[in-house]
Amino acid sequence: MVRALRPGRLQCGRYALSLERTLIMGVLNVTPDSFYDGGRYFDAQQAIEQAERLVTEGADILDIGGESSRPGSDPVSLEEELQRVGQLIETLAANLNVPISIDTYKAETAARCLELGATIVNDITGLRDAAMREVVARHDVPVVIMHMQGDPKTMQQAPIYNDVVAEVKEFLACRARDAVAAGVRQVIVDPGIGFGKTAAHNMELLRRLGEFSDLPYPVLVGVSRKSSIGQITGAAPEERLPGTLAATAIAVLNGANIVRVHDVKECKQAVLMAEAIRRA
Ligand code: HH2
Repeated sequence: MVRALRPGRLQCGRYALSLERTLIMGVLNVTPDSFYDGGRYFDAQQAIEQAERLVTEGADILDIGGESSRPGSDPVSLEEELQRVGQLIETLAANLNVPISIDTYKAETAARCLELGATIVNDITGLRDAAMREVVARHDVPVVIMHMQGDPKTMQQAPIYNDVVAEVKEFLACRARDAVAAGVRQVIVDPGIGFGKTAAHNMELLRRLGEFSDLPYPVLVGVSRKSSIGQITGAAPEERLPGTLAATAIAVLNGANIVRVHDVKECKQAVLMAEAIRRA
């Protein structure tokens, strides 16, 4: 069976995470403008308290971001990004008992955060940059390779695919091959819900997520409170928890190994139910 090729665990520095069950990646954005938690954790003390809360609620990984990638957002400088996340990552890595992931596409940011204690890189640009591949290989940490059509500034203007699942899968397989050729040993793939896709594309990716299980890599899905939930339900980001729970449960039923969520406590229950049903 192709599934048997997948690794049974992720080695994130001193942490070994078993992939026998679905892992929960809690989101913490230290930005003024993220689409849901922007501005909430810009203050260092609030960020630390939220990180502790996410871990207490059951997060297996914390994903720290210092630049919003919401549709239409502008990039921030390396200095600004590091100023937002550097000290926080150092503090969390030293004081919490879960691996810290750095959500960045900048090789310099990733390198610095790995030195400060992060042990996973989450790259929304799919490891396109050779310098980023080199950083990940040198530190021998797991990396999330995510699919995006275009860039955050323009990606939602007119996304087009003939077969969204086949094209996203092909992109991820290619990027993963390049990463492995550069010496990266632990790849996680992510279809990139909401990144250069219409709501219909996102729904098709979630419905056909099982097709990604052909790839010999764990699959991560992030749908938490995203605008495609708003497009279907009419709900604002603050009101999208029920839609998030439904979509997250379906992602798990369809084979997601890791879910990236803002609401760890609530999603944990949805994940447990979906897993139990998948195994029944
Ligand atoms: N989604 C967001 C950011 N990073 N990384 C991965 N691997 N997969 C995702 O789906 C993903 C991601 C966007 O969500 P959020 O971080 O909450 O918002 P913002 O980009 O506005 O900070």
